[in-house]
Parts: sequence; C-alpha cells; structure tokens
Amino acid sequence: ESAIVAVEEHYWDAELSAYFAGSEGKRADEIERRLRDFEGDRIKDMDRAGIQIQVLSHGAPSAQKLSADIAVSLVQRVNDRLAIAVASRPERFAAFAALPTVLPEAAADELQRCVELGFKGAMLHGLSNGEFLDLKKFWPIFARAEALDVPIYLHPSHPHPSVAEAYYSDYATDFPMIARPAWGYTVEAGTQAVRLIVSGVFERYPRLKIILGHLGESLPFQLWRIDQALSRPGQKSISFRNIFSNNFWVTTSGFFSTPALDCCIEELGVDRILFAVDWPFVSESAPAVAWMKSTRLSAPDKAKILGGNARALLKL
Ligand code: GRE
Ligand code: ZN
Repeated sequence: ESAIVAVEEHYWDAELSAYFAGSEGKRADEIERRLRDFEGDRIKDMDRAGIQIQVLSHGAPSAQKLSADIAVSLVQRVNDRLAIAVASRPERFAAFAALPTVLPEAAADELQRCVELGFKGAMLHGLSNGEFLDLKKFWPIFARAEALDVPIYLHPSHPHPSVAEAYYSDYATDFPMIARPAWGYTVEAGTQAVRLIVSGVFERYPRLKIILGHLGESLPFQLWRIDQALSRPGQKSISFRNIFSNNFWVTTSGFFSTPALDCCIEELGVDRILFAVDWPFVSESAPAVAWMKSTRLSAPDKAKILGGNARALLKL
C-alpha cells in the first residue's frame, strides 16, 4: 500500500467560523473560498498531487475560544457536518474532531462520540480561552484519548493577546505573519508541547499520543538542549527526550525543508514523521509531494512518511 495520506488539511465550518473574532475571523478571500470547499479545488488539488486521503480538520482557532454556554451543542453540529462530508467521499477523506475544551469532561465525551462515528482523533488549536492545555482540568481529554487509542493533534493558534502585544505588535503592520506562521504560531504550539511534557500527563497516561505539525514546532531541533537543561540538578526528575520520542509524532505541514526533515529523522526516527501539506494555507499540494519524493530517503522510508505511518497511527 503506498497511497498518499495528508494529515493537516483544513476546512471551515460556516457556523463555527462566524464566531472567530477580529483578524482570526478573516483570511485571504482565495483561502477562505478553499476552506469552505469539499468538491472543487480541494479534490482537484489532491488529484494533481496524487493524494488519496486528506485527514480533514477545522482551521484555527477552531473550538478553542467558544464560551461554555454554547460550545457543546455547537461543536456537536460542527462534527456532525464534518462526518457527513467524510461520508460523501469515504475513500478520499478522514477527519479529526473539534472539541469543546471549555468544558473538558464534555470535550472528552465528544471525542468518544466522534471516534464512534469514525473520526481518527481530535485537533486542538492553541490555548483554550487563554489557558494552557496541560492544566489538570484538561486531563480528562487526554485520559479519554489514551483510552480510545486516538491521537490529539496540537495545532498552533494566535499567540495569547498579551504575548502578541508585548512581542509582535510593533511589527504587526509591516509583517502580519510574524505572529502567525513565521514565528508566533511555532512558539505558541511548541510551548504547549513543552508544558504538556513537564506536566506529568505522560506519566499518568503513558500511551497518550500527540501529533505536532510544522516538523514538530522546532522541538526536534531543540531536543538535546531542552533535555539537557531539564536534567540539571534541583529539578523534578523527567526524561524530556524519552517522552518526546515515545509519545509524539510530527508532520511536514507547511514545512518542506530537507535539512529540517533530516533533523527530525535523526532525532525521532522515520516512523514518527507523517506527511501533511496544511492546505489551503499552502495553496498547492503537488510541490509538497514532489519535495518528499525528491529526498534521498529510501523508497520504503518515503512510503512510510507519505502514508504508511499515518495508516498505522490513525488505523486508516
Ligand atoms: C492561519 O490559520 O491563518 C494559518 C495557518 C497555517 C499557516 C498560515 C496561516 O493555520 O495563516
Ligand atoms: Zn494547519
């Protein structure tokens, strides 16, 4: 089996995206058109690239900024509509659920409901209403993910408003992407992952599986240094490297660099790398596939990254 699977491919639900505020509620017209498409450009782009399956997920911030009074029923409708889209083309689509993290127990129940509907896991986007996901109140979500043996994909979102203000606001006009994919997203998502590892959640739920996009949000490159610094005396005992190696997968979404990929393979091994495009924020999938095929990896290793690893992790 060598069909190509792309695991971080986004769409927008009309009802959910209407809740996105300010700059988070608007993308370039062409991107928004593609985010709302399932039948036209999306399938054409997949066909041109030779992608058999897109694992669909909502775009940022997805359900992570909803208020408790509306989140649960709204997210159920969002996931039900996504299930219908997948069912319309089961040979081309699979999906990650959105979860109403503002109510963690309900989010865990929604994850289970969705997995029973055929979803392959869930994707969470940045902080949940300003709170880091490693807080104990969110552990019911990780407990349920472990029990169901499905991964949680930690996707970036806009930095916390006070971070955006302190770190990026003076450059926001000249370089609006600086707080987003250029740097802010990676810091935000990488910080979530570092905090999750030190939180103890993997000691409590040792078979919990986490996916990071964008070649691991810089953590593979930093792995030696983080591991070394957290191993210095006067701290709790933890092996950051063991947890990152045992519990994490990374994807190529929006990051088609051979040196960066080589670093991920050297640190994590080829079995932990999944192919993704980040369509439609990356407007064409074919160059991403061509890049992967152009690397000097062996044919079996390319096949693992392009689809075999995703089929194993997501049970496709
Ligand atoms: C976004 O949500 O706006 C976004 C992504 C990924 C890359 C670029 C981008 O989710 O703007
Ligand atoms: Zn993405």
